Amino acid sequence: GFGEIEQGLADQMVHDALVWSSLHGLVVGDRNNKRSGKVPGVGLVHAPFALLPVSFPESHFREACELAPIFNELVDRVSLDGKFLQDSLARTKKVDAFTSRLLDIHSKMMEINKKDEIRLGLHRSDYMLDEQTKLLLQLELNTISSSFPGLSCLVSELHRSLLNHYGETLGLDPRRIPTNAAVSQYAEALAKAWIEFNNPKAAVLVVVQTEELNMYDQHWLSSVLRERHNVRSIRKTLAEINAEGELQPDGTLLVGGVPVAIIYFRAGYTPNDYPSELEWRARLLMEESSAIKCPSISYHLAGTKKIQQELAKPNVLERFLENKEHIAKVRKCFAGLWSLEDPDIVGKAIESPELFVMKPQREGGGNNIYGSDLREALLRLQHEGTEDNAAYILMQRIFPAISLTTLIRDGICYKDHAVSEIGVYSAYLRNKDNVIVNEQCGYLMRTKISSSNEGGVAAGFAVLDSLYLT
Ligand code: GSH
Repeated sequence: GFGEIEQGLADQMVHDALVWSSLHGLVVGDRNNKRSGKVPGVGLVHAPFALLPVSFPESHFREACELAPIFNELVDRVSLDGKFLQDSLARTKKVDAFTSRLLDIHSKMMEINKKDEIRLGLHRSDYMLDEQTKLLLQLELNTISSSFPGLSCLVSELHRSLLNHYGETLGLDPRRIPTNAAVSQYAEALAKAWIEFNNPKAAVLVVVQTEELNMYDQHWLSSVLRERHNVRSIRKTLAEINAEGELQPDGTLLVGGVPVAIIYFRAGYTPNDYPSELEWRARLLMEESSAIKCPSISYHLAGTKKIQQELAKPNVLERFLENKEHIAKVRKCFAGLWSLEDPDIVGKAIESPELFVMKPQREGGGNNIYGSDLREALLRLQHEGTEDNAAYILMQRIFPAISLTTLIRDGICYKDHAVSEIGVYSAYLRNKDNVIVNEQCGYLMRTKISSSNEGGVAAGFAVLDSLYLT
């Protein structure tokens, strides 16, 4: 942290930050307003944010950025190995109904030998900097619904604006906040994919949740896509896609009569998004279509925790990447990852649960198991001796530096000890053998109270932040 700020100054900065957020669209839907999800412009509130950026070593920031194109390539290669995905997830399939449904769609596509020539990945790889070892360690790789490409850019701008006014007093230089162009780079990748699809009438289909609070982040992306690239988006829930979607004989997906070039998922990553068979029908329909899926079912599966853990096993990365330097860089950022089939590690975790995190195959935050709950869960699984343990993986717990931070949510200020995690966005676009885009696309810094185990801004545990290079 940057130490104590005098109270009068802090109050003034908070006031300015709240005004700035309202004027610049750093907003989310207000969970306390019933109409906020229904009508745009009604029931909005500033997104939760940290008052000042987190200091972060420049070398580690560069390291995280350099990993982005390598992970893009890795996801693409893994996604091409359908047998690896199916085999690695075979035990998980038996005990996890959600993963099982995804795998069913994936095998159907394998059976018909479905080839997606145009492949678009918009990923975000999340890391924490372990304080003791000074290692940048990957927490997870999001290949579906990576949130906040829009709002993260605004937080960097907000912090730059605050430092332009208060930096001298605080001894902080606004130029040390790196440029964050996530939204323009994501829009550009979508626009380039749209050009490859080559149907001027087609739109981008944004798949959204029925009760979505993060819609302004999504609107930012659609709006940049429209204004800068003249590409139109339509927003539909899985239920609406089921009702309005139809496949033409040539594979074109029409939704409400509009041809779809790209399906951009901002829903569909959690079982809650599939309350009935209709939503699963929609997912299958989309996968069967010729539209570019972001992500395809195989990209989605390549981002699961189980695959992350499989890739961390000795000699597995080598099956997918040739470049030795790339392999070494990726391996260096892997934390300890284990399957629950390993009795030694399960024993260690029962003994010292504080050194581990237990993760189910779930996205979206709020699902991990820690501490005494972790010990109890492992003992229960051991006792039952069923295959249920295949629903989880174990990961080494990472201990980042803790600093005193001012967090603002719903206009209320909290001062607390907090930890941060950095996410690096990346875009990948390939048409047959031609890699058109493979790049890092800006960052997402998130900060949460250190005593809280859970993360995730959308899930209500963390706040948006930016970084200050040191
Ligand atoms: N539906 C929401 C959206 O589209 O923004 C939430 C999606 C979501 O939770 N995405 C996860 C994420 O990036 C990855 S699957 N979460 C970041 C956070 O909430 O802090």
